[in-house]
Amino acid sequence: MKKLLAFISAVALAASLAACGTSTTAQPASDGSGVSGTFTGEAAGQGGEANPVKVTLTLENSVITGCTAEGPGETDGIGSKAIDSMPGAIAESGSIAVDTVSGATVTSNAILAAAASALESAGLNPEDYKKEVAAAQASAEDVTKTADVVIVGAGGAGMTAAIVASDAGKKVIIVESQSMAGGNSVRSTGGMNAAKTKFQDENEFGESAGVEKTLKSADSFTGENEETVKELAKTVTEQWTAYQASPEGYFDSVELFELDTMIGGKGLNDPELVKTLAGKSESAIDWLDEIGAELHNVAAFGGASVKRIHRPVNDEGKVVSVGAYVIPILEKNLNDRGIEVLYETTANKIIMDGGKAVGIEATTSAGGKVTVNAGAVILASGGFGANNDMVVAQNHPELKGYITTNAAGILGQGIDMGIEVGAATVDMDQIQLHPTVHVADDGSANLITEGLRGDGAILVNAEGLRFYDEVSTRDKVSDAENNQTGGYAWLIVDQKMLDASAVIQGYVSKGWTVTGETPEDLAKEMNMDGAVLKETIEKWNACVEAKEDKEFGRTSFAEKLEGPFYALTVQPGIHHTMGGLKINSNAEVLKEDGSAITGLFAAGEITGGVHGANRLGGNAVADFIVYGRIAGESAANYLK
Ligand code: MEZ
Repeated sequence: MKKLLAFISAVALAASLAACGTSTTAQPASDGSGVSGTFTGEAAGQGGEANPVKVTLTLENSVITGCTAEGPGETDGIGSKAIDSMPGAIAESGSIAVDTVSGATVTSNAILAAAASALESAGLNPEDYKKEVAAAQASAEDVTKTADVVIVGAGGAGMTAAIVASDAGKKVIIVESQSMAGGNSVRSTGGMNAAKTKFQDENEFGESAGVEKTLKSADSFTGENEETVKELAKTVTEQWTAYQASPEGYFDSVELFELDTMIGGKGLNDPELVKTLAGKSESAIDWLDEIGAELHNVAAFGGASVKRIHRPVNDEGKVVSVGAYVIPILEKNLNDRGIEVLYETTANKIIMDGGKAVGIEATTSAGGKVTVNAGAVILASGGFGANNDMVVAQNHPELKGYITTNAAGILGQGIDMGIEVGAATVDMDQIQLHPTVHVADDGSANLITEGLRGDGAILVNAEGLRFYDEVSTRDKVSDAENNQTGGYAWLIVDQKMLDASAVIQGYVSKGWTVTGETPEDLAKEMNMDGAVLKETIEKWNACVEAKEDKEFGRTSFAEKLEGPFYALTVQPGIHHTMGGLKINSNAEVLKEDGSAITGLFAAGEITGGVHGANRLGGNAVADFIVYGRIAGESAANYLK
């Protein structure tokens, strides 16, 4: 995987190239006869071998004096950070042993491999260019700063809260443990759930079976918050009857969104938090529009009765990943407002004074102490999905060493900080497995968006058979998958789906898929019986035609699958931690007795109660935008 072909991109080699093949050094030749020119190397990053990272080095007398990189296949908002920052560090230091960008390891390593390749193509020995470079970024000095609002975490919730608080006239400082913004949010592929939006109305309604199925589930629902579920179902039944009598626009309602979220969460959710999530989802879509993020494409996702997930599309109209799209826009909005973000600065303590949160203490990666004194504190540092010890400690020994889709910094530090000042926690043992995580050849665990299933993909087991309703909730699909041979499945899409989605094209160009013109060709690549796979695809296409899946009860069909086909292996991985700090619908952090901790707010995956026992796809982005806005507003109002 590492290094691909290297080539000389331009410019003449100096006379010394006659020495090609002998070892040279990074020292300028004293007689000036070292290598000069520009040299390009390539290496596979996130874009795979089809779309490699290219690094061009400028050498003067065998010394690196310039460096540029291109990575069209790297993930926006993650790998692109390494493409933006590492060439400058290489050019400045003359070394290819510069720091990699945490969270963007694959791209960072590709840049270093491509730079080494460029040196080799110049006839130089990369080993001679690996002098250590002092870690520059974070300060080792102790500093004290002052703000109206200090926010812990520059993920989706933290940045949203910062923008809103800043627009309310407050001075905001964010501390972020990683070297870049985005947290788990930038990894979010699918989209954002919202009900009754202008974008839904642009779709033709064809999801009657989904609504009927949900109302039936509500009928037989028992357990926590049963009364709320029945009440919501009663309201939705009335709305549904009225819509059927006079259909206008696309059918959805705030209550149906609540009902889906409560049923998906097995009733463990806090109904008030769910009501706020659903009720403020439409205005959140409009707010995103106002700050430059349009989520125009609406699709069906697991556990949603109707098309409700809102996704961005690129200039060619192809669906792109929501996190990679929204996070850079939030960052731009921070920059436009001059909001300060202290990167590589890990918060470890909330400063309390007379029962009020009045700031935080943090440590920089260089060991300096940072104190931010503030009028209010917002915790938005995410959950704990990347902290396997913490996951296992929530009574989940079976998840020891499990793969995760989480960013490296999602370690649960903010939850511990809240607990230290008296915050209550809720549902900490509710850990979500996402059923479609692809383990690549390099061992990385990669989220394969649920959107593929919503758009028509099927899952088959190692024997080539469908085994479950692919668009059911994640807990159920993950369980079903764990019960198949080898605990994995194949996800199958077709050419039309590939043509419509830049996301799927990315999976193909990364080399994660196998392909075949016919089911039999595909089956050969998947190492299974061609006749069985052919029958499975034919049976599925008959379900699509009849809009009925008698065997597994799937209610969203999209279009028939037709060759050429593409397939990739998937398995369950830790994706979301539903539990966290207890909040109310003003995003105030609560104590065990239900009273609020004065001046302390929280939003996003650090909180518990919104998603209950199982989060629906598209509800994480809804959560961080809706509650990020509320936290920003509440903190600003508190300081009035
Ligand atoms: O909300 C999510 O986690 C989500 C939509 C993920 C995905 O499958 O794309």
